[in-house]
Amino acid sequence: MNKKLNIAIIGQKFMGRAHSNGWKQAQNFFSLNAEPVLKVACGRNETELKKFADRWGWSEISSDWKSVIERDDIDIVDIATPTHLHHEMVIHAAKHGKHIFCEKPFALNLAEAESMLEAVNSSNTVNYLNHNYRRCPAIVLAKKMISEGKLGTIYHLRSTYQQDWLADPNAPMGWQLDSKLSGGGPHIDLGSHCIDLAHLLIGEISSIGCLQAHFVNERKTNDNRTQKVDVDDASIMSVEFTNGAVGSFECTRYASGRKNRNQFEINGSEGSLVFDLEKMNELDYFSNNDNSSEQGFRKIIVTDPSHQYASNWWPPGHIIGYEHTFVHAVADFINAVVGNQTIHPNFQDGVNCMRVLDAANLSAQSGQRVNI
Ligand code: SOE
Repeated sequence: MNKKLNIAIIGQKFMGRAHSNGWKQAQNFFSLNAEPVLKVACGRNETELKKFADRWGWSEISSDWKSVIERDDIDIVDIATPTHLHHEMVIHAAKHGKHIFCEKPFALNLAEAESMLEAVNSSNTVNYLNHNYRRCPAIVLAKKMISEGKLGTIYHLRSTYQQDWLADPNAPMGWQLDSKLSGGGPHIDLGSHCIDLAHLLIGEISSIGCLQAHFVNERKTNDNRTQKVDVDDASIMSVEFTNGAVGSFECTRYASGRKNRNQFEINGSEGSLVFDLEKMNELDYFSNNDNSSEQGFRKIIVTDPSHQYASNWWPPGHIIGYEHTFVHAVADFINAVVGNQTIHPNFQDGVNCMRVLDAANLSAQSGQRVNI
């Protein structure tokens, strides 16, 4: 592997760490057509940034992401920042002909998303939007089974994404609770994952109804001020799909006891599938075609060499975790860049997702269903 691709990452918190782990691990487990080089880490807090760069092996640090993006020796820009920075960074990276690996949520709103898509469409580069759950082996298997007709005609998608890190009213204020920085609460933070998976597994959405709740209206900041929370605390959506299926989505960060439970059930004419991120190596399958006396949900352990990504890791039953989905994303992205190929989800998928989420916000404000 003689080709190298130099990466500049912007952001060194949770997603900066998850992405850095992906950039470092991918070549150890996947056949890459180029070597990812951890070149520059960009951020604001120089002390924290130096520690981050030293820990993860980034060669340089910079507090000036714009000039880093403009460097001729940078091939890939990895945007791992809070959502409000994505638009400006994507436009600048596209303008300078860089391949872009962007963390979800794509943008603050549909208008930003569409201008970001337009920017990359006029540059001959690869763009990827990191809805990482698409790269859980169990989700890949679910998509394969649905595409092969194992569930028949799809009737229902029932999706919940529950966390509980804000259930305590005394939990501090953060950027995720300020709509100018986050674009919304769990509606966009978690709902974007749910809608992306719905688009992947079921198809396009034709109408939506949404109810959003606000539980805690102000919180203490780290410097002991009180700041208004201006995002949803829970979002409940009901949708019609263009193929006739119906769906429900519940997104909250107040579900005490649920730490990161992205779960869904799909019901079709031939059977059902259940996925639960807290059991991410499993897929529960019920087939109407099983012998009636033996029917029941059976648990598929998605670690067999026949399951995508599984054979790159360990023997059957040696399960993988959350961080592996980022390694899968990096491996697929690197090879897409070398082959100048489209990788999904891309920025068009991001626009499609934001279109649904923005329509849902309109519904929540009007109390009416909205056609998409
Ligand atoms: C917080 O809700 C969060 O970090 C999300 O932003 C991520 O997308 C999700 O994967 C885990 O939880």
